[in-house]
Amino acid sequence: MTDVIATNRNTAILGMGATGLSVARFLSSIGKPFVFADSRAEPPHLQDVMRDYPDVPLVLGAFDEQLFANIDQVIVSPGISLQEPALVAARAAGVTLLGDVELFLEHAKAPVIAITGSNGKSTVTTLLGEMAAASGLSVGIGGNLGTPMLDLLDDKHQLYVLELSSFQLELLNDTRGAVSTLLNISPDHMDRYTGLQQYHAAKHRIFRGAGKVVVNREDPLTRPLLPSATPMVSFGLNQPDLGSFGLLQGPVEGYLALGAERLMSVKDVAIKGTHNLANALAALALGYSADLPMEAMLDTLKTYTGLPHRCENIAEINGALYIDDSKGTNVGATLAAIKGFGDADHKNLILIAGGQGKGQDFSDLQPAASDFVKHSILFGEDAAQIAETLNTVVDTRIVESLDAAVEQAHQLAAAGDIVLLSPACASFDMFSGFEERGRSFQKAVHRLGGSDEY
Ligand code: UMA
Ligand code: ADP
Repeated sequence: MTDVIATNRNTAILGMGATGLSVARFLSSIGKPFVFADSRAEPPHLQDVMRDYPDVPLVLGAFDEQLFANIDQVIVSPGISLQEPALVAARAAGVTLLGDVELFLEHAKAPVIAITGSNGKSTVTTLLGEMAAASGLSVGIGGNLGTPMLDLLDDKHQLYVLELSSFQLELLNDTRGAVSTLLNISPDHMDRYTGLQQYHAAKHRIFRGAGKVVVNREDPLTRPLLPSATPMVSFGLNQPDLGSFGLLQGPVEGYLALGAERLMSVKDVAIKGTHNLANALAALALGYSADLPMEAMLDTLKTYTGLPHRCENIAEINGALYIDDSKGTNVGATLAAIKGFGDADHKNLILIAGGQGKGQDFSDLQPAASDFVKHSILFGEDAAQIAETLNTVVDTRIVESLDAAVEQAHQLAAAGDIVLLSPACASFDMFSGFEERGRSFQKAVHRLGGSDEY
């Protein structure tokens, strides 16, 4: 096992965001000197960095090869592409590139559950984290979810539950025996990858060195590519085989099940929506693989209602329901929301979508939009691109802002309709992130109801 940090090597941290700052704290805590670099002339945390690390050399502005002249290893923040020419050159010159995941895994003393997928990562990570806490374990929960994983390191923890993005996985070579899962695959981040295959390859690195794996048996792309003796548990919405998780249809109702054993009634699962049943089954399969007690996991499913901005009910106004799915940042998530809330008997959805399209192909939205959406209202940078595909199947309008979209939806909505914000896009053209976009939506909806409260 290489000890990347203890060896006497010159180290640079690339990116002064949440990850870079956590790496800096970590390296400082073990007395390892480093250089800090960011391609922005004035990165957002510059003042904090200058205050906390007055002696650390800072390199600001576009990366160039000179930056790495005396550097042996670079810890790269996930938002920085490995195709960045200076990084390509550094690698070719023998510089080692690392991510925070590798450092974390080297220093974590408790078992790790590692979760990736195109959608559902945050939901499954927090749900499983709650299951572990309900089992009486001290558990560190974070990663792409928000708290950088190096900030979670604590000897008191008995388990870590990590959400990992494809970006974080790109540099990972060995998960060191983690319980690993890839929940599902649909296109995302196509502005970073050359295509689905490269994105898929990044996601699959989560299986390298895994001790156990959990796969979605309804999505063959989530299976490890190489056959191996690693124990595997599957989940899916269909009937499960022995030792796998799925749904069993009883005479009157459905049940979450492990093989032929009914675990709990679907109606007792607090988190709603078909895709969330898949998430609940995935969390059970992961917890089972990590030896969490079944009773505590099932109790958690009765109380866990999900995270904000994921298909969150906001208000009912004049008989129309308003739903905030601001975290629907790709076509796969928006499709799940459209299918989840669409009424098979008549078109009942007014879809608000748009933002930064990240190079996606929006034509995958067409069939579901044609079945369930009666009006689509689009805003943001790539509204016209989405309109090109939607306006052939549904009444489509482009507006200037999210507020205008909510106003327009209100005018069009009839009793029984659902106004669904599920943008299928990133928010950064107009907002600081999906949270701010969701809060703006909620405020605009509450204004319709005569209240500015949130
Ligand atoms: N930077 C450069 N050059 C670049 C890009 C960025 O110097 O080309 C600098 C920026 O100026 C900034 C810093 O790097 O100072 C930001 O680094 P970063 O973009 O890697 O972001 P962090 O703040 O470190 O946050 C990252 C994740 N962000 C991304 O992967 C883009 C966070 O996920 C994660 O919560 C955090 O680490 C802790 O692990 C966010 C995200 O949007 C939520 N993730 C994507 C997603 O979920 O779709 C993958
Ligand atoms: P992630 O962390 O992968 O972005 P989240 O749990 O935050 O996942 O959910 C993001 C979006 O994906 C939300 O719009 C949510 O409704 C949708 N979603 C959640 N789970 C699934 C799933 N299993 N399949 C498809 N979409 C999902």
